[in-house]
Amino acid sequence: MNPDAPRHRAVFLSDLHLGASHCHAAELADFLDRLDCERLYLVGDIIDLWWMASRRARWTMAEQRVFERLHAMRRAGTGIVYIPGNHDRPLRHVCGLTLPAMRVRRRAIHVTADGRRLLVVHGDDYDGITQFGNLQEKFGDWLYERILTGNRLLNRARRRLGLRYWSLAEFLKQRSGAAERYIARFVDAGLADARRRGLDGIVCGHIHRAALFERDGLVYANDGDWVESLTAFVEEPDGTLRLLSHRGDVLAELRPTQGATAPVGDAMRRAA
Ligand SMILES: [Mn+2]
Repeated sequence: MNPDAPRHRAVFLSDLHLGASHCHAAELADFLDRLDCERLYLVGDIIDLWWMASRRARWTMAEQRVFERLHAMRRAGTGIVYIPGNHDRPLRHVCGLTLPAMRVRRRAIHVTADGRRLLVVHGDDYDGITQFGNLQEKFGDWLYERILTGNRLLNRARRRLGLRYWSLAEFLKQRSGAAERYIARFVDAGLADARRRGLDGIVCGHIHRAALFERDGLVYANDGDWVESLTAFVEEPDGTLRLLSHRGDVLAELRPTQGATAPVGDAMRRAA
């Protein structure tokens, strides 16, 4: 670990999808190596049990490094809270347990240094898909997986041509009106849930679209994922909220003084 790295008050990661072939485990392990925080929230879809149960399950040295680093962080005093998502749903049966390594929770409330109370939840509750059973969820996943495979092949070719990484999945999402409407509804549902509970905002993942902004006095933070966006959401010791790239660049920021925002990069623009 880099001794000069700042110690974050809290770090939120979700949608790692460890065990799935689309997880960027090596980049994640590198990110964790540089990470120092008081509290780490794992906000769902950490281990992809859907993939782990299949013959395509992948567990390499990179996945192993991720787990070893999490153990090392815990030994160094980081409190870890695990909130299972839909791809690691079976772990919801052990919610409330305090395992030696971490606490497992259905949802949590994180209180920031400046006193804001944020609901921490994976986000699949806002899908509104339960009325169709999980068929649609599985189909959406199958389709997404095909797109990610296309993404990988495309970027392998681009790398050979010396071109930089470009996300086909993100391109399709931005051009698909249905995807944008789904994301807008998801954000509305999350913020409404936080308001109903009398909280000051929400931290979630699930939709693989990182964002950080304030709307009607409520914080919306989506920590993104480690399949496409490779992002993390963090709280600094003074209560500043930041969306970070895996290299540590600040993509978006909310200052602790209410309402003042300083957008950096396109995560903020997309979220607007
Ligand atoms: Mn999910």
